Amino acid sequence: MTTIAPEDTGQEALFDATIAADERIEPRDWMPDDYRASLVRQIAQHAHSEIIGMQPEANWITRAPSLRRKAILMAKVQDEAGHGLYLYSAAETLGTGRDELLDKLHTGRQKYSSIFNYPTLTWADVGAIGWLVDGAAITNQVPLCRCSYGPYARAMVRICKEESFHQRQGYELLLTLSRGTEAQHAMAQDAIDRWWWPSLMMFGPPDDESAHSAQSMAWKIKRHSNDELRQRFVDICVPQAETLGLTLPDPDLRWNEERRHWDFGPIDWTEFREVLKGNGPCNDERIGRRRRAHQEGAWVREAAAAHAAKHPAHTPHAGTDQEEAAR
Ligand code: BYC
Repeated sequence: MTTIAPEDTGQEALFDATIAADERIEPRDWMPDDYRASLVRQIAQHAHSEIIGMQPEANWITRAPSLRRKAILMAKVQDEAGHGLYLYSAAETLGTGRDELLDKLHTGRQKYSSIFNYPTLTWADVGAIGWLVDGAAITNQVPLCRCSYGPYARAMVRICKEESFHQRQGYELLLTLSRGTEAQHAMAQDAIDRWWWPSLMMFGPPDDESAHSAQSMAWKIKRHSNDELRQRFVDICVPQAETLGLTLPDPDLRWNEERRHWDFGPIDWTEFREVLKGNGPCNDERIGRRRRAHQEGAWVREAAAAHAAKHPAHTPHAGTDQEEAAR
């Protein structure tokens, strides 16, 4: 992408003024190369997380305990595919195509959220993912609705509405199990025991080790630091766990009257770093399945391209994705 030297045009001052005024940067506006690159990095990681995130839950679609639960789970997994599409479209408005981003995912050059490298061992994991993983996602993503980059912010508004349904279905599922038989209650508790700490890791490394936070906050891509959002999430979960009748697996959880927040125990950052390096319990399985799905879908992409070549009048004109995401 060619960038006109900002000093020739006063564009940089305009960019800075737009950020300072809390207004939106739009696709055709001048922006610093690093701002563009950081957005592509974050949006791509987010989009990849959505489509890889379909796998752990899809594992349970065929074994959902009732038609109602199956229909809910199918809708949720479909929503996640949709979220991936909104986000890849938002990245396209920055000049980076979906093929390039998927290639980077498949070759390990871009990340997806650490959380999706853990297995879904029981039906209660579907509830734990909804309550904790989607709950963490909402806590992180609601402030992104005010991100300085317009297409990303607007995609997040729609995503957050859907995430809120995802979170509630998980909560309701866990509540049902928790109030069910002793074995169902134990299954719900076991799921919370396994998903709690990885959910806290979703917010990223502690602030003093977060490479991008300071710059992203200065650009108003991020509105809060990783630790601020993690604390907000813990504060929300503690009373919810009580209502659920389930225990969070942290002996150090204590209300701190002075801070007016819940104190919590140390996070195992070694585990986080290992998962990011590819050594989590399911890294190979997740990326292997994603690569296979992409290869097996090659004929669909070829057929769509062939159809588009035969019927140019029906082909969406260039820039449609940009305009869609910019709306
Ligand atoms: N996992 O400087 P930092 C979902 C990376 S989808 C893996 O703090 P930043 C859902 C980080 O990328 C959930 N990597 O980074 C879907 C960076 O590496 P690079 C995904 C992580 O960007 C389906 C390095 O560590 N949500 O909710 O300022 C079903 C240093 O970190 C993680 C989003 O993506 C992690 N947990 O802050 C259900 C939201 N944490 O890029 C649910 C948008 C950090 O230099 N993203 N890293 O190679 C964000 O808000 C921010 O990117 C983060 C990290 C808070 C995640």
